[in-house]
Amino acid sequence: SGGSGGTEGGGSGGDSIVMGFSQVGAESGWRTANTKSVQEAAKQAGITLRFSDAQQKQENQIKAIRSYIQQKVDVIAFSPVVESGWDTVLKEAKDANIPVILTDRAVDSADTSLYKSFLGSDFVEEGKKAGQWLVEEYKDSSETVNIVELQGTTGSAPANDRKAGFAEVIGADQKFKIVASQTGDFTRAKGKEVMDAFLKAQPDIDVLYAHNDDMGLGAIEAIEGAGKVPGKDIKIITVDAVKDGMQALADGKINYIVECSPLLGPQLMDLAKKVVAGESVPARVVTEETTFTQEQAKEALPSRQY
Ligand code: GYE
Repeated sequence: SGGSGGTEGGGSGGDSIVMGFSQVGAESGWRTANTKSVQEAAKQAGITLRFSDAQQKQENQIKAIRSYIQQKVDVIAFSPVVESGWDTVLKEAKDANIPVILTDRAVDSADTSLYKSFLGSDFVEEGKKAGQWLVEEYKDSSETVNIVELQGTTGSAPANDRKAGFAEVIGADQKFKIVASQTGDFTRAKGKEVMDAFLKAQPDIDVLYAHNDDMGLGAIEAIEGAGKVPGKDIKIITVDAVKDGMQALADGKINYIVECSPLLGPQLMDLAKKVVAGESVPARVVTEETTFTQEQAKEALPSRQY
């Protein structure tokens, strides 16, 4: 009920844990891999999963969470599309004694007792890694470096933090100039559309920093369409390291990828079991991640899981 349109999977026993999971959407390759990881891990752990896809809309997530509260699930997990505006619904879950685990993205609620744990990446760190590569790449040049930025979904933790981390690192050198920065909603289609507009408005783009692979892949189409060579005429840095991104990196069309792992399912199920059993869990669980150059992508591709 509640219009969440979920699929039921996993365990079926009367005493198995029931988890309500509200997913952001299906906007990117990362998200698809994340959904698969959560569904498979639930099955493996014998947890009954009620899953709903919010299509990148906060109101849909709030509806889904309210419906999980009504259904009296044992635990609610969700990946908040944006950071703000969750206090009321989280308070409702708390009042109903249903523990909440934040997955992948953070909320900005001042009251951290509204959730038990936050499992996911350090997005500021990812932005910093992207900036560090750029600083190194241009260390021998004193000319201006014109950068365009494709931001993730407006108001989302990864968009806010990847922007901030990157800006902090490149801000130490005046030669780096962000000449345009706009959201591409983490999708390929929007990445292409916004990059098309950037190319028309900006005569001299040296670097594209895209907050995820999908937007970078859309932008590559726009760059090629404009008769330029991605990876050469315009250097490209992205975040995620999904297969299509890694392939483009290995092919020389992307120059550097900062990894962000979507495989959060198994850790989420472990946390859920502990929380439901009343055990204490760490307030923050940070995912381990690396970075890839073009050479490293060639090596890593064959064994890539997503
Ligand atoms: O980087 C992007 C996805 O929240 C970390 O969301 C996630 C981001 C990921 O759409 O591809």
